[in-house]
Amino acid sequence: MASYSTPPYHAPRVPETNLGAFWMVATVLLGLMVAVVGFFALLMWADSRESRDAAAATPAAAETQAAGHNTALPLNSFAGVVPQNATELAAAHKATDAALPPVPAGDLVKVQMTLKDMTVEIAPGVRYNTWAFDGHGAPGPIVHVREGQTVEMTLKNGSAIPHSIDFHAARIAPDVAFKDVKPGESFTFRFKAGDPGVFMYHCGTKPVLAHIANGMYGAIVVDPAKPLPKVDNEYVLVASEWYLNGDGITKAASLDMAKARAMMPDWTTFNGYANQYVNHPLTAKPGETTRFYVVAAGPTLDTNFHVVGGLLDRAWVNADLTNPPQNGVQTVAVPAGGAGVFDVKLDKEGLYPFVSHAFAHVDLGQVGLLKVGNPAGTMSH
Ligand SMILES: [Cu+2]
Repeated sequence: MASYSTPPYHAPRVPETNLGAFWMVATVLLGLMVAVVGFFALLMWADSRESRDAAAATPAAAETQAAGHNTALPLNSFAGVVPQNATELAAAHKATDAALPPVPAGDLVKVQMTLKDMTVEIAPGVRYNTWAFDGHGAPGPIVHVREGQTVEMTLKNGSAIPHSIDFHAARIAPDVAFKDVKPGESFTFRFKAGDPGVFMYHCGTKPVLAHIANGMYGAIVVDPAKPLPKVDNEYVLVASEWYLNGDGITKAASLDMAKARAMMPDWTTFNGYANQYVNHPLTAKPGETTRFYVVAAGPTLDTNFHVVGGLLDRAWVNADLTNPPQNGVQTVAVPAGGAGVFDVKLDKEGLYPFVSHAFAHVDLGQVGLLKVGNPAGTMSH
């Protein structure tokens, strides 16, 4: 049987006569050590403070620092920051037309978009420097075709840097069709809209996070060859989030890439502008069925579509229009880069909010109203 000896450790042997002198020397040495360590700690602290101050001294240096330490916290939030006259500005804002445009006739649908850098409002009095599709700000124009039609897409780059367009509706080699188009150049490609549904399109140029966050996204609706049940109203909602490097009030904001990476939006919107359909509701008459085509553009966050006071009577989850819809559903998750189609029949007059039921989104502006009839206290426009 193996035996284990005690560990070879012994306290230092000190002759008893020298014990007092030993402790005196040890105490002095220990004191010296503490002083030296303290001194170096002080030097290191001063040094780090100096370099931080120098880095923050110029915007460019601050940016470099941010790029180097882009996950550093805290990040500044501008959520909900609006000027004092926000109520009047919101009332005066012209809401993005959410109505689904008609399908063009013929087998070939020609779509032309000219990319343009432009400053747009994303909330009352809050301006943002977008990279926009077709002078629309964000989202880009709604494309509406029928299954079997061919889309001929011409992208003209009137912007300052290369961009591209990636259609989720297309089965195509992306290195060919979705390639970067240089500033001043134009590129045309075709694809057959062979799959019915609602699809996102977006700029696919790297870093894609930045290009989508700057507003480069939109929706294409492909009607099935065998039409969906007829409805009374059809609206397209593109959900997205905005990440601001300033409040956008005195000076237009640009992208804060660190916040985009951290998924910390300042605003979330339907069709690019916070709460716009609260002030300018979408409309329906009592007893009518309204169809919502919802795309979650992200760049990163999902949308959990829900109509307060109603149910999604028909829900084509993931915008799969080749199968029957689900019925009487309360909330459907629309993933970033995905879509859904939802029919809602509302019999009673009233104001019905449509929201992302992930309620931080509502707080940040991703909410609107469907005004059914002319409920008391609302204007008739
Ligand atoms: Cu782009």
